Amino acid sequence: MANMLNGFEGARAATFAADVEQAIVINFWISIVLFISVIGPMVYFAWKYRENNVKDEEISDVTHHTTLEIVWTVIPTALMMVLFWFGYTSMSALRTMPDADTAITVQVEGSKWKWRYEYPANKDGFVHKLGGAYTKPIQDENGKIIEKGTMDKSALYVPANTNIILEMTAPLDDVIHAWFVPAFRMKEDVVPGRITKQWFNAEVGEYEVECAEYCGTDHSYMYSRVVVLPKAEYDAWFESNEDTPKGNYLKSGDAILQQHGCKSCHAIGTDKVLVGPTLNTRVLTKEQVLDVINNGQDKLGYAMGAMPGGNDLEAMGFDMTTAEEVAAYVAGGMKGEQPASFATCSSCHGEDGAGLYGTSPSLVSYDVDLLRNVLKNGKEGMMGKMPAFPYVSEEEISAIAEHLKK
Ligand code: HEC
Ligand code: HEC
Ligand SMILES: [Cu+2]
Repeated sequence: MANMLNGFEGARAATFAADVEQAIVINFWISIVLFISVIGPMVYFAWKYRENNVKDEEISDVTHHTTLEIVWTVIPTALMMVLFWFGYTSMSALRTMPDADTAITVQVEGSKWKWRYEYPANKDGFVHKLGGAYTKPIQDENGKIIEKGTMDKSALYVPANTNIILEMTAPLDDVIHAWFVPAFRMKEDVVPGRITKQWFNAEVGEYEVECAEYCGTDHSYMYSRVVVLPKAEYDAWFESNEDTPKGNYLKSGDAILQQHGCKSCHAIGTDKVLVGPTLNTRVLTKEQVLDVINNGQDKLGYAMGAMPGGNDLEAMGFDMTTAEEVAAYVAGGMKGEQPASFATCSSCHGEDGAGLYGTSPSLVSYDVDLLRNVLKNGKEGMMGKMPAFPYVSEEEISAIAEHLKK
């Protein structure tokens, strides 16, 4: 939350999302090229032919230059055609509704300031009606969020890899809203007294919905979510007359990593290093460990506090001449013979490096404590900057840790 593009980083969760994104990227780069090729020469000529740099007798009356005119007509036209093509194809994918017989059609109503969803009747003739307002976060007097807001009440449940058609409207006495799912790269206006349509076909996961049309006081709290369930789970719920699907659908660690965009920076299951480290088994590089040994570290917020470095570590009896050896040992996943001087490290990180009851970090695994501290405080280190994710819940952290253990 708190971020209008939440879900934009990682997930391209709808079938057309990659196309839309490609159109945006192409649009961006062509705009840059056109901008530079117009503004660049303009600034250059303005400077070159400034008043006190040109004598009157040098001024000639140029009427035209055929080659130049052809070049500056043909090239921009071609670029514009490219832009048009990618815009047109991705837009027509969004605007061509799938066959209504095989799709599921859900009615969506946006009003100040909530979303409601109404399904077709199931076998028993029961009609699921879902939705409601977002529960706002609670802040203390300093504006610090002490309880996060939830969208628990407002969710649109749909099956995965199935065409979903939304028929959307707003009450006659309301205003215009827009149903926006960043992870789908998709947005559609919701207009009083008129039906607008939108469709999508998405992967399993949970995705944030936001109102993208300024609609008054609580516009920025007009949140909802789309929960895409495996088909069988969706069907079971739909035919039941239960309000919401039971069980911990989607709470798989993998889905959570996907949902929060972790996977755009961290590879899992391969050794490829993206922006941050892979989240397979914990691998600190030798340089990282040496850096911490030499300079200490105080950024993760463990109960034990700061890790002493350099002289402070020496004062605890650590032999600094063995720093390289110890760093190599830790970086190698603590395999093989343990250097004697690791004893100093053990006093805080434990004999096996797994941390002492959560009061100091594990050097060997992504356990719940490490995840919690990194997500809460973020971590800026030698690899780069890991943003803080204060909203990831305790339940989600456990699911991630469980998933990473495998
Ligand atoms: C006095 C207790 C103490 C001792 C001794 C100690 N550490 Fe630490 N270590 C910590 C704490 C606490 C942290 C977490 C620091 C933070 O909040 O950033 C830490 C962090 C680290 C980190 C960074 C972990 C991360 O995820 O960023 C590494 C690597 C590390 N220690 C290695 C060692 C090694 C190797 C030794 C022995 C040379 C050692 N530590 C000795 C308490 C200690
Ligand atoms: C914008 C990119 C980015 C995103 C998104 C991101 N991370 Fe990170 N993450 C990083 C970087 C960079 C580091 C390395 C920081 C450093 O230099 O120590 C890191 C470090 C970490 C670490 C500590 C690794 C270690 O060995 O010290 C964990 C755990 C982690 N990320 C988990 C997550 C999870 C879970 C998510 C999703 C909720 C996530 N990250 C999202 C960039 C990202
Ligand atoms: Cu709105």
